[in-house]
Amino acid sequence: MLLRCGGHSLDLARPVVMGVLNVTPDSFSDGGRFLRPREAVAHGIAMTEEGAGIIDVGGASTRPGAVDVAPEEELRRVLPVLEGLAGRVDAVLSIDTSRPEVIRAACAAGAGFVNDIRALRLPGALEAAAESGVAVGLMHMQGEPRTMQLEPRYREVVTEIRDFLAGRLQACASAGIAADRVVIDPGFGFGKSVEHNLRLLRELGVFRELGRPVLVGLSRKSMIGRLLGREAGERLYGSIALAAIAVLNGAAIVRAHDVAATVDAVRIAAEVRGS
Ligand code: 9MG
Repeated sequence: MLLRCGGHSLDLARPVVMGVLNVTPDSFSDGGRFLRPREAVAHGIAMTEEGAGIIDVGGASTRPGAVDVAPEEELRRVLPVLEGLAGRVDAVLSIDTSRPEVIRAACAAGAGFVNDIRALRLPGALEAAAESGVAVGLMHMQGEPRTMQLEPRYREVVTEIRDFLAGRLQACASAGIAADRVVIDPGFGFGKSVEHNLRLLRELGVFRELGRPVLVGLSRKSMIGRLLGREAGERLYGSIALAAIAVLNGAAIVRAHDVAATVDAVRIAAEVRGS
């Protein structure tokens, strides 16, 4: 399946790794490491050399408990990095944002994918993404990052999230975003308990019934800490296990911090899956 990302087409016949490039002082496992544009660009180039097909640049932390940053600050963080990577890497550049003004500026600076944890629900976001012509990632989140992990509740977690994503696909279609520009994401860890996350991972195949590629982000997440008793810096092996299981269960894009290890794991999982 080809994903239309503005000027690029991304082939998802084999799973693709989306490398995480947080340009933030406070992201939960790599906050502050790539605040300077030169270091961030070098890390983006290194991740493409390790096999990332997408580089996801974020200037506002989305970890549980994160507080908002001003849009001007978000733009100040991400634009030099996108400009520094555009034309220098083959990977599709992604902007991790919910704000329409950031979507517009990031796409003008070379982004071909909008990764939105709010699934384009902020006023003006659908229109900004539609006009940009780029691909969009629609993620489910219950609540907001500041409070989402306090007491997540669902009547039926898989069905509720599937229905939410079906509604957002419909909203995209109505806004003029063609289906071949859209991927969906159940949003592991965004307003979900460990049991919710495990259930979603087991039943990931349900989301493929919506007819769009499935993106997952499991890398270094707190469920690994809860299951294994590991701090954020000790979650590589748990992350790799989850990435492989997600691909076996149908994931097309895996968002990851540790690109080289994840690329190997998803290649093996894809061979076993038979894609
Ligand atoms: C920005 N971000 C953090 N975790 C994520 C996840 O699981 N999916 C997507 N699409 N984005 C994420």
